[in-house]
Amino acid sequence: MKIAIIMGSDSDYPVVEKGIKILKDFGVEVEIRVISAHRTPFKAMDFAKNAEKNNFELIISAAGKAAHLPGILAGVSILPVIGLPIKSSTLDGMDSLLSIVQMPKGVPVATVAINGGENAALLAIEMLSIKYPELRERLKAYREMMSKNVEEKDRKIVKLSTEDGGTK
Ligand code: RP5
Repeated sequence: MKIAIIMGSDSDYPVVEKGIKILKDFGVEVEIRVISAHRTPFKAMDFAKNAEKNNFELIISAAGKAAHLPGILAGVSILPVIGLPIKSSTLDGMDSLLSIVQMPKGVPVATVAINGGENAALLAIEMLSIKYPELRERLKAYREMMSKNVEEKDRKIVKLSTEDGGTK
């Protein structure tokens, strides 16, 4: 199982990196590229045109500002595209979010939260799990681990608040 992560700039990497770790933990092969919709538009279209032939199963695309990259890739490729809006501007990422989420009908981009690198990876894994059942089992274990973490935090805060008389 192989996916592509295409970023508009290397400055998007700190957000993307969080997702890469999750994808690798789940055993998903990831090819990471910097390709810009504005600065290298023909390369972006070329990548999208050949993505299916090159055995990618879906594309995560991170971009900021006037974030056209996920839309361009989705327009050219038939593969599902997950758009990851980056908070990289003076507009707090609202520009990136709206540029990515407001696709015209016929060409969807599955958009996650601003700077939602982890959720972009998890959504990709959920999509892949339709084809690869072993990923579904790992996703269940991941959810279980998250629940346990929250329960542990709850236990700690209850203990703390009752010990110091704070919220008793
Ligand atoms: C977008 O412009 C990139 O995705 C990045 O989020 C933003 C800023 O790019 P740099 O000026 O840091 O290269 O194309």
